[in-house]
Amino acid sequence: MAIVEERIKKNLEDLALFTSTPGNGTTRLPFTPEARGAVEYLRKELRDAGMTVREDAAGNIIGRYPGSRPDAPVLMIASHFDSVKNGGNFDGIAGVIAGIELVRHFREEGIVLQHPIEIVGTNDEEGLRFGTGYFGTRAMAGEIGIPYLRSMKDMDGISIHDAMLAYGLDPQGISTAERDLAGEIAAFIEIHIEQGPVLYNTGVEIGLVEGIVGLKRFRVTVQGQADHAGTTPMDMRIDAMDCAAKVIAKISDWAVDAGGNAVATVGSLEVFPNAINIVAEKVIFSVDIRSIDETAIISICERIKKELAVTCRAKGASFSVEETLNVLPVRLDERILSQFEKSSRELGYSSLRMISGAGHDTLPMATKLPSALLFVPSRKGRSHCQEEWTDYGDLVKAIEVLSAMLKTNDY
Ligand code: HGY
Ligand code: MN
Ligand code: MN
Ligand code: MN
Repeated sequence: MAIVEERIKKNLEDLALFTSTPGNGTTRLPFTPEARGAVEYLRKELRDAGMTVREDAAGNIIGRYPGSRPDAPVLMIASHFDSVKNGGNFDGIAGVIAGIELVRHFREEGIVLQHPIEIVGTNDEEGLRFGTGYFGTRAMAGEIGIPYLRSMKDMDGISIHDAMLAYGLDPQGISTAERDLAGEIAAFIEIHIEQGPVLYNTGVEIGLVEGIVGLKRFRVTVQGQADHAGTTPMDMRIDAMDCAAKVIAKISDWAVDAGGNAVATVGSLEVFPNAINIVAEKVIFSVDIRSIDETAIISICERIKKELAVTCRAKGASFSVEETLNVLPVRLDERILSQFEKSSRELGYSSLRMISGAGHDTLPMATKLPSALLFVPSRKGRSHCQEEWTDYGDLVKAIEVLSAMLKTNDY
């Protein structure tokens, strides 16, 4: 039974309906009704594909397809079901559907590996709602504790802890018991859209990711003083926006100076009280810094903190910097990568080794397990926007490569 492009198309079109911004891209934030709708849809698809299904304490949805050695560590094939705001219909979720399609194919062909397979839809990989990231996979690794759940809050002041309760999950179920993931999971494999232009521009069909950039995220708060915009002389203001803007304006140049193909992004900005005729009392902005070279990340961080200190002192403002995510750069598993390379070649598909500028669930898992990440082309390299598109046929190719690689090696 071939891998069925039509089923993949239908699944992804159905899942695109679970959005809080219909007609304006996919917005499926964690612990929301849209996430719940997508999870229940995936639960049904996983079950119909012949898997036993469970939702873990962190809200990951997990289907299990048995192997001939039931006690063998699992092969985990995963990606995320949450999305960014007004994003596309492929980021993350396409990898979950690809995993389900692989198991449908194995079941219809009567293929049983030694290792059980777990197809996982992970929760809150993007970190958009709470400014974090890789929540589901980091929870699997025992890295998420109750204090973290209570301290990380969204823009409405709702903590992850309370969002979980409202969503029907018990935060107490999250265990920080350091799990021996390497004993439980034989390998972590993710199929994901490239979200960049390399495959599309070169016409290459399969991206073999050798490494993923490291990533640091901050929430910066600048505290000034609200005053009348008209009557307060310029030398008597403590203008939080003026201080923040002076620092933000320099960050992109510091990223270019840092080398290591570093990137730095200020993607969100909140102003209080956010009024045209009031000097800004407080500004909160996000910083997302990435590079395959950790020293480049550190150098940009240091320059931001130093500039904040100098600028705020000169204006009488104060500031705080809260680190909300810190993941080191990773190299992926060469053995698995070359197995993918060989299967791609045997299937007649072109492949290219590359570095991922986007983090993925593979990023935290690769620090603990043999992990691999396969890319499929993104049209014009666009992603995290409604224009995000991947041809369903390209997903079929990646699933065929994964299927061939698992069948021809002793998994
Ligand atoms: O932001 C990222 O790198 C990814 O989309 N989570
Ligand atoms: Mn994303
Ligand atoms: Mn993604
Ligand atoms: Mn990602």
